[in-house]
Amino acid sequence: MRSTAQRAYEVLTESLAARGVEIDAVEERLRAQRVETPSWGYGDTGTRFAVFPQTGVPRDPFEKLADAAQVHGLTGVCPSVAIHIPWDKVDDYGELKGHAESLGLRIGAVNPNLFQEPEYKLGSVCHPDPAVRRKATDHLLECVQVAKETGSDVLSLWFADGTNYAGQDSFVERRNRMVESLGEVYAAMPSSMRMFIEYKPYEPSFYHTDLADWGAALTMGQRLGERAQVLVDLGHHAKEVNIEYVVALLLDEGRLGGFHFNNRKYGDDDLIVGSVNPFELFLIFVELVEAEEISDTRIDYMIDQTHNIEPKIEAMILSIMNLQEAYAKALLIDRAALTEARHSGDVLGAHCILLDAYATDVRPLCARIREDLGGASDPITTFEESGYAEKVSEERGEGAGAGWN
Ligand code: PSV
Ligand code: MN
Repeated sequence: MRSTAQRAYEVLTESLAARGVEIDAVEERLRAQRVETPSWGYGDTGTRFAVFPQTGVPRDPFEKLADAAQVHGLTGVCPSVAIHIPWDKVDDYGELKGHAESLGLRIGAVNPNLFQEPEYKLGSVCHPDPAVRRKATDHLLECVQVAKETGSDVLSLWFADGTNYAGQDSFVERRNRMVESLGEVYAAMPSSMRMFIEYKPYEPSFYHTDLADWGAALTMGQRLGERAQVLVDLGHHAKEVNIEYVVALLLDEGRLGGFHFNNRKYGDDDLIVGSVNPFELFLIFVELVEAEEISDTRIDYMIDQTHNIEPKIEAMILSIMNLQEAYAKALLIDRAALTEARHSGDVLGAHCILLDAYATDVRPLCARIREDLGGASDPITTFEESGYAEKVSEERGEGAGAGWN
């Protein structure tokens, strides 16, 4: 007897074939999708009001990797894990690399942390005091070394630098201090390494931020060199910004390095990607698919989320499923018809081609892809039935915070 999942897959693929979709090509691209998960998404996090501890959360970076391996095992698309230094500081990075490999993983982007030490009250690489800038630059250089030792080829930078009051410091002087520091770091990177520059309009600074938007990040990258690229975090925009347009523009400039996926209702909420605005996520993938068709530029797809009240491994799995579905829907767009509608000025025809793809229930297809990759058709249920959460709760007890407290 055919299973329900099998029947759903057959019904979907038959209807897609009738629409002229080349299903084998779509499946091949879905199998090639990769998403990096963040080590800090597995630990206890919270808001500035409280951290709610969960039992069984990892106590160290090795245990974070073990949880990440669960997500990869069940989805088949998450073989790399981003680390944050010093949250994931260990004595022997070769050992961490080896541990990742033993779990079928590798270390992804290395994220320096220049926002939690008392010296950074007025900034890090933009600080008015050269001694503080030296300390910040040294930490960035240390992270280049961590990347080398862990086999990573991405240094992913976000700065909390900014000011709280008009007149507090000079915008231009601060920018030039950053250029000087990052220039030194860029020169220390091996030629295979890329630097991602992440922007954010506010928080923790409330008057101005030194890298407030994509333009500031892009022009900083242009000052440094072609391996300095922009990182788009979906939570780091003013509310009405058209993120898919920003993505298209950076793609066209050849400077889109990667993403920090998450979703927000208000500010930088770090909720599960696709949970608030799945249509926006789909539209971002529409641009990415279009770009994939004209060039094979590498883009790193990473999640940057903190799971404060929801179970963390299930939250990560659901995030991956949402990303698989958004990509699958974007792959279903009838590109030839879209081009024709655009060129002939058929405004609503073009729009409806997008809506047709978005309205397709691609879940049976994504379930099949996960199975093809050795994962699970229904990964959340499979995880919940596996007994892993109970096992680690027993072993780890209360765990430890991911670095916030
Ligand atoms: C800052 O809000 C940010 O998006 C940066 O990527 C940090 O590295 C990360 O969050 C920490 O959660
Ligand atoms: Mn981020």
